[in-house]
Amino acid sequence: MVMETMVAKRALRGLVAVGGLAVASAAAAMSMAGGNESMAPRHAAQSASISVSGCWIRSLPPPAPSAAYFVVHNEGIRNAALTGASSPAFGSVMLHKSIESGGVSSMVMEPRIPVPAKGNVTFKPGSYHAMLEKPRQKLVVGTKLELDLQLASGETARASCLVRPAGALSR
Ligand SMILES: [Cu+2]
Repeated sequence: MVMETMVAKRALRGLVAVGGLAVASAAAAMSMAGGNESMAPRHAAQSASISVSGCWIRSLPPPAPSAAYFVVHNEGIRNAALTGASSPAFGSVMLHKSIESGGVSSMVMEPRIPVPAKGNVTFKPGSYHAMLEKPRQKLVVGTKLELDLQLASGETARASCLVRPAGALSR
């Protein structure tokens, strides 16, 4: 019984020593992967043909939602579509369109916004916008926040958005 335990212990010690090396190299690999991850947190490739320009945010004090406006350019020869958006600065980002009907303005979710080949789509007050909710930080006028647009292709297009005051109508 005692002998068995000692053999088992020795075997276990051997395993731990080997396992220790394995754990150390796995940890090194993980920390390298972690470094990459912080640069591209959403694991999606940047689109080569879709770009975003002139992004600005009309900041409103919470709980009122802020909104982002920008122009999406498709330099490619294929039609593309926006399917969503995210930002490290907000817990919730949704693609919306403001509509006016019978003098009443409201907004609807836009699950898929086409961006035609060699064409543009403009997000602006009274039309398409990215609705920004659950801010994770205080919005400071004059600073820039990152916004990632998700494409139907699985790629993303990144925008850098200038924070503007509540009364701003354009960038
Ligand atoms: Cu909205």
